[in-house]
Amino acid sequence: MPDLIVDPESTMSASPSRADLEALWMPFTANRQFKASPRLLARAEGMHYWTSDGRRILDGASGLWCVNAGHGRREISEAVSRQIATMEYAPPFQMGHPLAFELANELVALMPGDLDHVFFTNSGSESVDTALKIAIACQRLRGEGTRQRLIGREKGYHGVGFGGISVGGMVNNRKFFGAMLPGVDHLRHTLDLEHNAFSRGVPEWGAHLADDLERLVALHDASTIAAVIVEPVAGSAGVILPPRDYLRRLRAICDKHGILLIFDEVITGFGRLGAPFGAQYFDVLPDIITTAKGLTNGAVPMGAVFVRKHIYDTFMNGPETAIELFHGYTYSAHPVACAAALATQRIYRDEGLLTRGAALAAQWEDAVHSLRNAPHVIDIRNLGLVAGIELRPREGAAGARGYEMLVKAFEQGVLIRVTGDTIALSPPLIIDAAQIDELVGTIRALLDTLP
Ligand code: PXG
Repeated sequence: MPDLIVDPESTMSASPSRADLEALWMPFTANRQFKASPRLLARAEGMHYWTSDGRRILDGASGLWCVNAGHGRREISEAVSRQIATMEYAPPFQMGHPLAFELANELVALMPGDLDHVFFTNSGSESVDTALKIAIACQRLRGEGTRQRLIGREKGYHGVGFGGISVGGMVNNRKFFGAMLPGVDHLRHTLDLEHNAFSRGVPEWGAHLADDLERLVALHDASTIAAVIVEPVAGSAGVILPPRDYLRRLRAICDKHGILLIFDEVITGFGRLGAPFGAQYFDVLPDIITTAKGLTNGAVPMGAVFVRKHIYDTFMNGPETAIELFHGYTYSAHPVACAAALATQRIYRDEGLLTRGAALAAQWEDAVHSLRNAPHVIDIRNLGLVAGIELRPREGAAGARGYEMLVKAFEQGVLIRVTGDTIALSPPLIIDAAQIDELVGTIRALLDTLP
């Protein structure tokens, strides 16, 4: 087998020992379990990864929900290397560079409504922090300084900053980290197997769950609430869909009470649902949209926060010489990230990828719902090119089935994402019909043998 480590300076073996792996503290990983039995990726192209020992792996997860245009895109790597050679870095405070403005113009043109300004970050977590800070500051600048409370949702995932875990609703991401932000509350989540199991697309039952916001308004008073943040489709917690008209109802309640609505589209952005953004798919206009991941096809870390005109204008009222927002990152609009994002957007546009999910959605839905009668399956949820397949937890060992599926699928040459006992599928938007069948067929075969 050829040695797939391509850096000629690398000292890492293609089959590293346990000691070789010790120094790295891996994120969201069972470190000791992984290091005893590592899964190392070394190369990627199109719909596939190759492991460090040369096995080909079909990517059913777009890496981690981000490689929407597929792997190894030359246009991106060439744009990145040109930009590094030309100017590797430019300070973003009180200075600028042309690519940042070009990218901003291109991105806001993709956005619905008057989401016509964009602030650059380096990750989804930073995008969320940025959005929450903008929301609170905006309320203050409007003379509504008592509106400091933030509302998230149970099972929500908004990254791992203190802001994001505070409004987030995944218990393991919160319970270790103390009191977090004060003044946060949560809507109830929308997962309901009793009413909605095996719905195809958005469930019909449950729009009224949005009225939970009225309960929180009654409890806290609208005058204390700055913003509500939700994922249009919750990804991390296992692909949880909004019931039909739920998001529209949430929008209406926010409007009624002067609450800003933030859509966290780190996963749903850039074509995952078959429309450029979830806001378009659901035809609901939030005040702020957070993104990252697919923005650069995962090639270079970057995030972006889009705000509506009324928000930007609120900040542009003081003296012209005053900094309007005391917020930003050393790497906001990093030139290399901008180059990657521009090349990525060109691919999305030229190949129609931001709407390709719509063309594949029916086949995708049929394929994943063919697992309905497979062993252990208690729910299947799908939309665009995303699906969640929920397995019954093994007695006394929640998460064991899910983890075994991840390991076995990888052994069988398929990369899936697992959260607890729910399999999440979100392949690159370039997937073809045969690859959909291969992905789902492999899962079917594994479920048939899984204890
Ligand atoms: N918001 C949402 C909706 C996300 O899905 C983030 C924010 C944070 O992005 P960064 O770039 O800071 O990681 C995410 C990230 C999973 C999984 O289990 C999902 C994410 C990250 C890690 C794991 O599916 N999404």
